[in-house]
Amino acid sequence: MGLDEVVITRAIVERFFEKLSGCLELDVAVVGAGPSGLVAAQRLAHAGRKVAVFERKLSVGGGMWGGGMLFNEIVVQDEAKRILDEAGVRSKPYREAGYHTADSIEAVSVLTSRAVQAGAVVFNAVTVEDVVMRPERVTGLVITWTAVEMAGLHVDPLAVRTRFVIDTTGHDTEVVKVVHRKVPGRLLTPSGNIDGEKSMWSDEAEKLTLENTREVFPGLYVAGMAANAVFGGPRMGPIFGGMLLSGDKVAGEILERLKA
Ligand code: 48F
Repeated sequence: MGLDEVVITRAIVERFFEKLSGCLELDVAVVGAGPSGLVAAQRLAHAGRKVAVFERKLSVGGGMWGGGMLFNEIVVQDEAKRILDEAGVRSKPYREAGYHTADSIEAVSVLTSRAVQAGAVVFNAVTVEDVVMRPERVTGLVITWTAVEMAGLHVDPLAVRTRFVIDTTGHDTEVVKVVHRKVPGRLLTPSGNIDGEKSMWSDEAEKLTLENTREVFPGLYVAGMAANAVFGGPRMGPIFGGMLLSGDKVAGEILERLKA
């Protein structure tokens, strides 16, 4: 069979635009393809919801690839091991009871493929730069190519409509920051503002991540490290159970809301 460059090009262009135009109206838009976003996307898509994940970088996985300080092993606690098991990520018990380790490359790649195979569509190299609001609720996302952002090009972005947004952008909690700039003092946090991440305290941080996984403005949920950054919890360091459990929890809460 002779290969034709234009057929190859047309195949890429057509298939990509089918994906994109199929995702302009979503049940849930996940911002950030780190561990919490990937787990949330998988569970929502598995339940039959229309989900897209927008990830600024070319690679998905966020901070998980590097384990801790580039040592590519992750640690999870007992409570979160079921999420690795359900996804099919192999883990090993550590000699101290209650801790398990997994290869971070396997963890990212398996969690990603589970999410995509469940039906979540991942748009990599796409940055969420703003939200759509009507007027007291987040109803969409404003997106652009990361390359446009990096080059500082003066180009208008595009928009998608969605019933719920999950900010899983990690330490920078970028979507919540955008909303906060527009309606200062009106977040559903004790202060109404972003309370900011505190210093490392793994045990407390992991518990608080789950507690802080919730709706932070109508239509906008926060999960993963972003949850602690918004609600003033400590950082947890290189333990990933809280991220997985947070992604699972936010998906469960949104599935309940979507039923209503
Ligand atoms: O930081 P990240 O892995 O988020 P997470 O799921 O997990 C945190 C852990 O990796 C680690 C930790 C636990 O030990 O604290 O840091 O909370 O992934 C966040 C992803 O969001 C992307 C970013 O590139 C990363 O892959 N991201 C950030 N801002 C945007 C974005 C944006 N505006 N638009 C699209 N993607």
